[in-house]
Amino acid sequence: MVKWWNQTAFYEIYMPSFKDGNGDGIGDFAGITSKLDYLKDLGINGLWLTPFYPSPKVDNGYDISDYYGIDPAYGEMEDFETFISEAHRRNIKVIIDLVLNHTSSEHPWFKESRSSRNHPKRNWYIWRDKPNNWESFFSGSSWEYDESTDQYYYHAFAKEQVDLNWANTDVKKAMFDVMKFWLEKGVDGFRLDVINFLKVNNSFQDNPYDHEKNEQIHLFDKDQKGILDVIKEIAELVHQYPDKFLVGEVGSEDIEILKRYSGTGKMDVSFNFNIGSIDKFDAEQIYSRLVETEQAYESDQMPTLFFSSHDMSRHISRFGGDEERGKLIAALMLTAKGVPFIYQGDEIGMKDWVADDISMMMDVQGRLAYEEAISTGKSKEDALAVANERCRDKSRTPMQWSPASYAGFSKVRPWISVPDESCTINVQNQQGNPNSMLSFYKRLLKLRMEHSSLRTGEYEFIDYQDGMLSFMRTNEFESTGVALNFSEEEKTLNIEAERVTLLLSNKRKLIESAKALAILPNEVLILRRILKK
Ligand code: TEU
Ligand code: CA
Repeated sequence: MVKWWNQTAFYEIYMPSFKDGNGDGIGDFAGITSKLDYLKDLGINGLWLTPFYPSPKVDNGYDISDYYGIDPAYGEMEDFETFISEAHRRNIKVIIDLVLNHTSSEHPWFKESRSSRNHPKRNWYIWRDKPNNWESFFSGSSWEYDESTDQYYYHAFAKEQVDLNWANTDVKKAMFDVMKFWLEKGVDGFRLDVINFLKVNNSFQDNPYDHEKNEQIHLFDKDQKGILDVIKEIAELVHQYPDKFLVGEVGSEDIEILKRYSGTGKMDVSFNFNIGSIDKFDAEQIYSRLVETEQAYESDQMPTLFFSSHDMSRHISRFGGDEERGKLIAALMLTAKGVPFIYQGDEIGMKDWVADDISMMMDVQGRLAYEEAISTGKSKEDALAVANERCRDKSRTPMQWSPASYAGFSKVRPWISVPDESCTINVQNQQGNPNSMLSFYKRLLKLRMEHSSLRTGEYEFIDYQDGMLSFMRTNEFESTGVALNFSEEEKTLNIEAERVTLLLSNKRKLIESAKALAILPNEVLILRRILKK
């Protein structure tokens, strides 16, 4: 039986930036619910929501202070429930982001833990007399000194995101209760944040240093022994509820690491950063990552396909800002083997935004990088450049709904800057235009729905030649061929099938010859193979 999530195209909603429903400049549940018809019409059938729980929002919700509530900025529990039932009414599944690795430093558990060395919750977090050399993934040491109890606590990210001690079974129990609570609320699964971080090496040995790359090697603070046992228990708990889906965020581009975490009794899938983080518009590289994944994965493992998220530069910008390239990536994401995750705004070709002043920068990672650069003596200008490299605001600007002020996202000035391009790049402008990015996404999503080979087909072949990526996906019912010309030149596509029909292209409406085709620069061709009777 094919699982529902294997038939689903997901869409990531970055909570504060999708749609403001109550006019305070911050996205919210009322706003998202009001756009469900848009999402349905786009053709997606799954949503991933970034964290919406009460939070001081040092890291926009990845610092949770109450696992059982809704942050007032996003609405009330009732708004969440309405959203879930309205999504389900439209056959849209919803998975929610859950941060098991760390809590906010404002969480009552941490407040209790830091209150005294003897508090029963002391051991819920990781306390040590002396720091080791482990570095935070954001900036500086991952150990913060707590004066009142004269010890250091561990934080892999910001100091306001305190790592829980998963070696403590009370922590595990508390988090399992959290998962049950949301499953019983009717969510369809979880996206588990930095799931490979839950265990650290209990020797607390110093991490080695990579002198060539000039950075620490995170040998002892992630991917540690015992992590798969915890994941197994999480999967067991979640799968006691029928039809739930688990996505693990394992922030690695190493296929050997990624592949450890998904499959039977583990996460259902993990994010394939080996494909998604590619920073060149290079068909050969994409080809080799697709093949490497295909070869590494077992039959119970399925890749995921995404090229943008709230943590990275948008792929259109990464790949040079050209809309045609955006269409090639869209076609790849929705026809290659894997569960697709479209990031909000991908479907209209939104681009990166860059802060030209530190006062405009909202992201904690960017701001910390700025402070670090200043403290090492860099000029303000250079520090800003360094910070912009790391700053994730680039892809977090408001969804561009219309040319109206604030991109139609809100009636008042939003919490984060709105790119000037929103005047031209927006949903309203693209909606009626058959050649727009939005229309292209809709056609692709519809095609994916109509052709099961694009969802469940295995690769009959996958090939790269001279700037052109092509593959054929086949299941028991049909074969669909995809050719993507990543080059700026016309190429020849030789077709070995008896007969083909054109399903979709960004450049043409019909096929003249069926043996050898001239495929245009940046053309997408999706063909159906017709076999002789
Ligand atoms: O991201 C994790 C993250 O930032 C990774 O890139 C990480 O640095 C990598 O795994 C190291 O190998 C998640 C969220 O998506 C992000 O928004 C949060 O800021 C972060 O966790 C902390 O919760
Ligand atoms: Ca709002």
